[in-house]
Amino acid sequence: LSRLFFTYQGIPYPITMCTSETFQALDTFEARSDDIVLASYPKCGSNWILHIISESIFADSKKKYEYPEFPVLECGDPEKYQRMKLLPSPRILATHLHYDKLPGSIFKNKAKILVIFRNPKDTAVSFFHFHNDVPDIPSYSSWDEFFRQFMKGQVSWGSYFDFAINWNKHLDDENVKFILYEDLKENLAAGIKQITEFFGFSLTGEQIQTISAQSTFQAMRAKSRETHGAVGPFLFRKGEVGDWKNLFTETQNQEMDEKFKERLAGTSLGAKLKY
Ligand code: PPS
Repeated sequence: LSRLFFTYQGIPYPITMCTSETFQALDTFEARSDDIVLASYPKCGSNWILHIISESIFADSKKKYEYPEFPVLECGDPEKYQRMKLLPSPRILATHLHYDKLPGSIFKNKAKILVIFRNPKDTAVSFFHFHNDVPDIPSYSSWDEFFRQFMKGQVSWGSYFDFAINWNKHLDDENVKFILYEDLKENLAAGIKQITEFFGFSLTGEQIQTISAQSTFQAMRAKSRETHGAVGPFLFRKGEVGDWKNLFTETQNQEMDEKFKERLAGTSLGAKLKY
């Protein structure tokens, strides 16, 4: 499995998507105060929120948001940050980085950060399917094998729990807003309202309803080949809460609950996450 990753500052990243040269270049990245930062561990719904925000930009300003070549900030070639200087505001910076690995200019320039969390069980299941469904990325021999690596944090972008603990301390910071995948699933329009208010878009109730209808799982999956190419149907796979019940054994369930208790119980994030 070590062939899948390289480690940068203690965290494994997929060799197919990240390089140390890009990480070094990232240190000099210049954030703008109106950048929109979307921080999430992989598979917590970043493409969903990205879509919601790009539609909100359009509704607010009638400007069509042009997706950059690689929306994940830390992925791509090291020269991408030079090219990003030419992008119009607002730029959307999606990232799976821990809080303390983000470039300092994000904090210095007070860019707003939306942090998206999803319960760790569904996140793990989604991550496993992604590896094993997408032809171009390495697959795992079995769910059990993936689960073992996930629990050790030996997967792309490292441990879910380290990511959560690292962000937990900053969820109440001034420019940070926290949102849950499960809450968005339960009431999409209410979630969109919160997100757009946080980023300062002024949308009517009708506009929110329109974006909501375009952002359901079914609507996004139906268009996924158009929007995301061949990977689309794998990225918009099932979009449900509780799919973990189809893969977790009882022992794995207990192990995850134990880990949750050990690492996150007693934290404010632990109290908010929904199984
Ligand atoms: S990635 O590869 O890390 O960028 O993946 P990410 O976009 O963060 O997460 C993918 C999961 O989000 C689900 N998704 C949605 N769920 C509900 N509604 C909508 N509109 C939606 N869009 C994406 C997607 O289906 C992945 O979860 P799973 O459980 O695999 O279906």
